[in-house]
Amino acid sequence: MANRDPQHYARLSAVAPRPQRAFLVAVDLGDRSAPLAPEFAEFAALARATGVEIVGEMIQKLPHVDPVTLVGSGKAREIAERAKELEADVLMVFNDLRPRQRINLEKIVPLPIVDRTMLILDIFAQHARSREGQLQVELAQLRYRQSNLIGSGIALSRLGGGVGTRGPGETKLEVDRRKIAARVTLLGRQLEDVRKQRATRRSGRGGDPYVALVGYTNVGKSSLLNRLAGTGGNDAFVADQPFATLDPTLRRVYIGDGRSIRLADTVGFITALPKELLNAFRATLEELDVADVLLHVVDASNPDWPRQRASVEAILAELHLADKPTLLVCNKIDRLDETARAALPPEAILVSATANDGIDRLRAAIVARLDTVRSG
Ligand SMILES: Nc1nc2c(ncn2[C@@H]2O[C@H](COP(=O)(O)OP(=O)(O)OP(=O)(O)O)[C@@H](O)[C@H]2O)c(=O)[nH]1
Ligand SMILES: [Mg+2]
Repeated sequence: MANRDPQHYARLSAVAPRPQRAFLVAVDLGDRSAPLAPEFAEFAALARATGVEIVGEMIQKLPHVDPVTLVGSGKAREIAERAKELEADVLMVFNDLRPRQRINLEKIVPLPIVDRTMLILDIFAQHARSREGQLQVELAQLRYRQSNLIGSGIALSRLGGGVGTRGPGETKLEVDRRKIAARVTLLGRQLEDVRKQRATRRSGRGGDPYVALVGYTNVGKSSLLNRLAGTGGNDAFVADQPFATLDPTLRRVYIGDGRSIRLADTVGFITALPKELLNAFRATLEELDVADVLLHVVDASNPDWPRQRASVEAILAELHLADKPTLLVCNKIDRLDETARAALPPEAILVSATANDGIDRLRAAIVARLDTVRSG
C-alpha cells in the first residue's frame, strides 16, 4: 500500500540527492563518413538514461584530437569555466580518451570524467537482473577500470555512488589493482559455473526451431517478442530507453500451420559496443550460434537506421554470425507514410509491433525461411 504520510514524502525528498548535473563534450573531427550529429545525440540519450541532467554541452571542431588533453588546453580551460558556471558535477566526454589524456584533462577541469563506455556499463549495471548478467557487467566494469587506470584516482570516489560508480564498483575504487585482479579471476570462475548450469538446462530443451531477435538497442525487439508470443501479463520488459533488455528471454511462439518456434530476445547492440562488454557478454551472445534464423529488427522510423543496421552487422560478423539465415524486419512503420514505406529495402518485412501491423506476414516469412533452411 502507498504511504500517504506527507511527512514521509518530505523526508524522502530531503534525502533524495538531486540529479547529477552533466556537461557534455565532444571533439568533431569532421569525418564525412561518420558525421558527429547522430552519434552525439545517441551519446546524450545514453547520458540521460543514467539519470543525469544535461546542463550544457560543447563541441570542439579539430582536424585531430589533442594528444595531451583531447580538446586542447585552451579549450579545456574554457570547459572548466563553463562547467563551473553551470555547477556541473561531472564531465561526459564523447571521444575515446587515453589514460594520459584523461589525467591531464582532469587536472584542468576538476570534475570526474565519464566516457561513453562508462555510460553504457552504468546502464547495464542498472538493468542487469539475472546473476549471470550482474556478473558479466561487474567483470566488464573492472576490466575497463584496469585497462584505463581508473579507480585508483580520487575523481570517481569524490563523485560517490553516481554515474560511473554504480553497480558492483564503489568501494572498489579504493581497492588496489591486485585486489581487482583477484576479483576478476573470481568473477570469471563464478560466471563459468553459471554458464555450465545454463548449458545443462539448455540441452534439456530442444525440439522446436530456435529463432532469435537481434538489432540495435531500442528498435522494438522486446515489443515484437511480446506481440508474437501474445503473452498475457508475462511480458518482456519494454521501455523507451537504451538497453532495456539485458537478460535473454525465451518464449514459445505459434507461427501457424500447427508449428511453434522458440523465440529469444537479446540485449540490444550499439555502435562501437565496448569490447569489455562484448567479451563479457560473448557467451550469452554466442548462444545465437544455435539459432536457425535471426530476425534482424531495425527501427525504420529512425532516419539513422541504415547506420544502426551496419553497426549490428559488424557486431554479428565479429561474433561469427554473419552467415546465419537472417530476415530483415523493419519495425515502427506506423510512423511512416506510404512513400517512406515504399523506400525501404524490398526484401524487408514491414511491421509495427505496437500497432499490430504486418505480424501475420512476419509469421509467414519465418515459416518460409525455416523451410528453406531445413531443406537447404
Ligand atoms: N511507434 C512505435 N513504437 C514502438 C514500436 N515497437 C516498439 N516501440 C517502442 O519503442 C521503444 C523500445 O521498445 P523495446 O521493445 O523496449 O525495444 P528493444 O529493441 O527491446 O530495446 P532494448 O531492449 O533496449 O535493446 C518502446 O517505447 C516501445 O513502445 C512500433 O512498432 N511503433
Ligand atoms: Mg528489449
